[in-house]
Amino acid sequence: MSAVQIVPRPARLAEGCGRPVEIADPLTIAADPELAPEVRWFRRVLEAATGFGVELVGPDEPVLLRLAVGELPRGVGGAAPPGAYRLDSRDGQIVVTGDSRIGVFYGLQTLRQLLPDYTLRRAPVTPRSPSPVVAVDAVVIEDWPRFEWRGLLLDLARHFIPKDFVLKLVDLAAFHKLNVVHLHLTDDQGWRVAVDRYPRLVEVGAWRRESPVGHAQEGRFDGIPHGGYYSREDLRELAAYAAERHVTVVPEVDMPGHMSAAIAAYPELGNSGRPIEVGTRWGVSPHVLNLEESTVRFCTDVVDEVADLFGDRYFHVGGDECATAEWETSRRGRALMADHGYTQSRQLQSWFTGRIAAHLEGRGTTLVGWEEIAREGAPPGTIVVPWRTDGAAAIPAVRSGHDVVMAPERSVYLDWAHADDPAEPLAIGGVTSVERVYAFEPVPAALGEEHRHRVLGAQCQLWTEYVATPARAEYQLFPRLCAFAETVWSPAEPGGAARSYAAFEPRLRRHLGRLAALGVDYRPLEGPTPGQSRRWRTVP
Ligand code: TNX
Repeated sequence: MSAVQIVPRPARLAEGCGRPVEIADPLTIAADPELAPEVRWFRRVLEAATGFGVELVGPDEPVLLRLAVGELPRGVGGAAPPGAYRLDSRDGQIVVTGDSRIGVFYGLQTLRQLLPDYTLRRAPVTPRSPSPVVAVDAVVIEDWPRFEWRGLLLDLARHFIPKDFVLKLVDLAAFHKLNVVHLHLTDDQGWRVAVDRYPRLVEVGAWRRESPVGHAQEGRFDGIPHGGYYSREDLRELAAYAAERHVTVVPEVDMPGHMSAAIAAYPELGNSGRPIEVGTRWGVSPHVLNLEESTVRFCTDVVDEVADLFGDRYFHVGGDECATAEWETSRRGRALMADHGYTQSRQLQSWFTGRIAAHLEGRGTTLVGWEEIAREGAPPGTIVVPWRTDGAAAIPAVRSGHDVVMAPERSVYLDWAHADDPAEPLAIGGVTSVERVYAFEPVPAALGEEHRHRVLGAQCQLWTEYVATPARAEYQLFPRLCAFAETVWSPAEPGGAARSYAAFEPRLRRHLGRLAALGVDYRPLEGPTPGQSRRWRTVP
């Protein structure tokens, strides 16, 4: 087995081409001025944990680590999305050249994996011992991303996740070269983002009376209130933290279904006008937003405030699992159907999505939505996220001119159990092993060559109905997220052959040591350790 085991697998790796590089304390760095943010980040992660000092030197002085944005050899990156780099480590010097700041950042992430595991620790080592001389293998790596959208969805609504833990997950996503963190901020069971114009959204909507115990169908409840929300400052901090790691945050406010928390706060948004409570059960609620102009206005107000926190690139409007029965019996729903000549009530969802899309277009923001937004035709220029079963909804969406981000539940729903085994904790149902995640191919086989560029990438999802604590979140995510990262970053196997899990597994085992050093309570490949289940219940 080669000495250099990187996850996700780099496009090209050549070993034994020189002498290893010895890193002494302090580590000297020379970098282009535009790379100051990357240097600052690298210095922080390295110094925090290791006791290594980092010293910046001028371009003409002898230096151990040289960072630059520049021309890459032909064939490195090419037409790939931004993020290509070349890491040349041999004979006393490490040179990282990126296609851009992003490429240099990923080169540094790879370098972190070439260093001993203890250098990955997040907490300082006390007392500081003099750092040993560390050798980095002689290696030349040329690497670039396969897809431009390499995502992780965090459901912050079903269970509130403390901000610091969200930041840790952003770090872990970036460590695995993911570049999108999709925040599912609102749902029936909780509204997690403070909106100045509508204070009751968090005053009322962020709290539920109780939560299910056991499986949702059992109908048992714990009687314990649950809730929490992020202030605008929290989310600004999160956005800046993500940007520093070249991660785009895609906020989601799910509409017009999955809106019970908002309707509980403002009953006039609902169809009955009667108060309802913030959801306490998992599953699909019959209560959805009404279609009044004032409600469309509410939605665009909320979108504006939330989008302002994160920048204007993408806004996810959810759109999944929207029950339409309430519209069928409402005066406004019936009038809209008559006016537009609709024959199906679900065409009203297209009408609604069209209104929000027009608003977002005015801001220069791209609307993203779950596959349901495309059932009756999605507005042009919007991104569709297929999620049911194997993602078959991608085919009609792409053929009608949409870009897609693949999120098929059978492959990349990391809330599903790791194994069909009684040792596994209670989960939503469904099993997705690490092997199955590894075998995931983002481009559906049924898609013709001319349509493949429409697949922007994929994302894995952590829904949190059954995930109440950070330790449990880490258990669900890892090491499956490592396998997922390889499906969106690493080149497809030659000739379209399936990825070989047998070849991945030794590399993954080596990588588990890094996860441990990073303080990740991952699931061992053999199953949970005897003490692990105690930590799943610990609420910080
Ligand atoms: C379906 S995926 C949902 C979520 C649930 C998830 C549980 C999607 C767009 N909707 O609301 O949390 O299944 O696996």
